[in-house]
Amino acid sequence: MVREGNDFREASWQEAFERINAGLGEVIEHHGPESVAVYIGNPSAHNVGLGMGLGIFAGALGSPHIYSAGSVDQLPKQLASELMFGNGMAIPVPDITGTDYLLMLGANPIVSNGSLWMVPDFRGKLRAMRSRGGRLVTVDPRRTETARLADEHVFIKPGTDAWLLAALAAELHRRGRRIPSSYPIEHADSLFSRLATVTPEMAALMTGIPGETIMDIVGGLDSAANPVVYGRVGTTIQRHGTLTSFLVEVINLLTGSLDHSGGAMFPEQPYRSPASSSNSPNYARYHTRVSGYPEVLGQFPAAALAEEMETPGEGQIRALVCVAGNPVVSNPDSDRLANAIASLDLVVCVDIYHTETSQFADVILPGTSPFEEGHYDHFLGAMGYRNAARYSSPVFASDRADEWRTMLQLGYLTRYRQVATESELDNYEDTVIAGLVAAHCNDPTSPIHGRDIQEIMALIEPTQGVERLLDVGMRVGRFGDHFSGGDGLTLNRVAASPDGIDLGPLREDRLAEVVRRPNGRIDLGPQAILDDLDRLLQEQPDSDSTFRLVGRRNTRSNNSWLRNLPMLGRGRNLCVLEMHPDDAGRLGIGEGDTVQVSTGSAQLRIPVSLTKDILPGIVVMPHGFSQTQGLRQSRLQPGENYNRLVAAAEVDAPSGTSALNGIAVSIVADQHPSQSKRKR
Ligand SMILES: Nc1nc2c(c(=O)[nH]1)N[C@H]1C(S)=C(S)[C@@H](COP(=O)(O)OP(=O)(O)OC[C@H]3O[C@@H](n4cnc5c(=O)[nH]c(N)nc54)[C@H](O)[C@@H]3O)O[C@H]1N2
Ligand SMILES: Nc1nc2c(c(=O)[nH]1)N[C@H]1C(S)=C(S)[C@@H](COP(=O)(O)OP(=O)(O)OC[C@H]3O[C@@H](n4cnc5c(=O)[nH]c(N)nc54)[C@H](O)[C@@H]3O)O[C@H]1N2
Ligand SMILES: [Mo]
Repeated sequence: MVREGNDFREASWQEAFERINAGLGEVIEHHGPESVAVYIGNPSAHNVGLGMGLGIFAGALGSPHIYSAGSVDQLPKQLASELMFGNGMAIPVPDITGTDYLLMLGANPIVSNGSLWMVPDFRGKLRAMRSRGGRLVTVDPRRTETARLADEHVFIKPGTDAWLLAALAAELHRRGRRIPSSYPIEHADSLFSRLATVTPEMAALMTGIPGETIMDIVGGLDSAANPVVYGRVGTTIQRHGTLTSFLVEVINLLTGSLDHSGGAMFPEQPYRSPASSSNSPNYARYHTRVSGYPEVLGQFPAAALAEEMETPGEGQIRALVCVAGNPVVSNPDSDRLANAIASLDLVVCVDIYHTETSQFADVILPGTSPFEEGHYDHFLGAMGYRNAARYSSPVFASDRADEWRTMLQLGYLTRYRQVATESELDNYEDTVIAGLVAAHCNDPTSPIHGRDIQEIMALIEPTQGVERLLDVGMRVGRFGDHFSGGDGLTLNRVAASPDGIDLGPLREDRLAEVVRRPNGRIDLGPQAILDDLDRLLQEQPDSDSTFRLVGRRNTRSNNSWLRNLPMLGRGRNLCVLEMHPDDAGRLGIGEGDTVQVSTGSAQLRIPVSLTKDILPGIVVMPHGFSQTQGLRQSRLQPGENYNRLVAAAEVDAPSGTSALNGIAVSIVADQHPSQSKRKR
């Protein structure tokens, strides 16, 4: 679709790419590639063609303005791993098959199906764990669907997990627990001398968790044979996301659980990428222009997006390529971001629907349907509860280019300033594959180190598409055939098992491979972490006069884009504000009444649902809804956009990740519904 005035019309691929080429060319010529931003949305983690192709496009562009949904999600977890292990992809997952004490903070796998943790049928695995005598303790401001199945649920004030974890670590230390000497650690002293100042009483005051409960958790961690701590999105999109993620692993180290069966283990992705040539940490090597946010793993945070578009000067963003993302709904300060995007010279969206973001596009490129492309878990495959490889072939052949091909074209036209013909694109793909093969052949740790590039190229089995990359990556991986015959994995072998190939339980003692810091040690005293710990220790308890807003997910929607599908969107209204009956009573609010939720800069109106599954003072609302009509989509589930309420400056300091949870709001009963309706 290409824009014509205020409307869109269908266009040929050729016309659409020509228009992108002209628009990008103009911006790059006058303002340089650094004036083009790329936003990478969440589904690119679930679409191998996009995921791999985006790297090629971004590489060709060479702009520092790379943004992704990571900075409204898991980036703090990755930064903690980057700082501790020198490896931002080293994400330990709980070994649910062996643990006897799982402390889970800010996650709701019964609804989300696990996050940074591939754990199909979590419910069944939890049942098995509990029947072995294992215990689940959940920590969350809301008694979640997962909490209802737990042995114990602990309510916590939003954004205070770092206090709880600091107290747990300090108390374990006081009991004489030390990080076992088998772990290669350094800088433990600076960390533990700070933690020593934290008492359970202080943590109780800050978290709202009774001191005895904190001591019970200490006892649980201390006495279990295989305890493990797991923290997810509730612990990352909050004001101490990186510190919290770091402290989770500090406790896993203190209990000796990290990298051991039954503890927090590092899965093995059968797909292997070439070793990166950059020195760790991939952090703060450059900064944003306006607020000076540090780069994290080659990205800037979404919090910087609007201001980098609005603020004139060299390096101002003038064009946006948004791939499988909907930042106008999923990123903070949405109204401001929408205005900023609307003012750009060029907006290109690659999406399977019309969205709140693509309403501002000049060109919308469609993706293929999930049934028309092959699937491999290139990202989450590194986080499975067991090691496994699975490839699903396309169910239907498509008459359209898949998204890998679309990304290649964007990469090509960015690099060569012209739209590639089909045969030029084939050649470009060859060049890309050869580049990857060369990287493996030059990597001293790769099983094909020193082999001939052309020889390897000729051995790759699929002849076209992102599947060629998959074949290379799987074959040079630990389970692969190493291009040496034998019965190791190849893409064809994996594809021949439609249910996937089980590669066995997670392996322990992997730290030597996982830790990539030059001295091979785990850093327990990164400066960014110690600074944030100092910031934490200055904090005072919240006043009780404001409400704290946190988010939730529903099984019938996925972020901003599935709520309107007919089979999911029917039924009760999902976009409601959950509130404790005591708060509602005090404010004269009843079930189903509409309230106004306000921050300093924004307000919205939303119906209330009363529940005792949260503490007084906390209100809960899902994200992903909006009042803007997504073009050509029915509106089965309208609602208000949570992120209109979040100021962009509310971030986790080390990573710049948005603190979307735990924001202060005030709430009043809606006195003049008809009037405020008109105002809107
Ligand atoms: N307040 C609040 N905000 C949040 C969160 C929260 O908990 N609370 N969660 C955050 C999290 S964890 C995330 S991951 C982000 C998500 O942030 P985004 O990734 O920006 O948003 P999504 O809503 O996931 O939008 C994904 C888009 O990709 C499109 N899409 C789906 N599949 C494909 C495909 O195969 N190809 C293409 N080209 N497009 C596709 C969809 O139509 C949709 O428009 O939101 C964050 N925002
Ligand atoms: N059905 C469905 N499944 C999904 C998604 C979806 O939108 N719908 N989204 C997918 C995506 S992109 C992701 S990232 C994953 C996320 O998967 P999970 O991490 O399991 O995410 P949530 O279900 O949002 O659970 C987060 C919990 O954190 C709590 N919380 C909020 N603030 C705090 C806090 O300060 N401290 C603590 N301890 N808890 C807090 C919330 O109350 C909530 O219960 O889910 C994925 N799966
Ligand atoms: Mo996410």
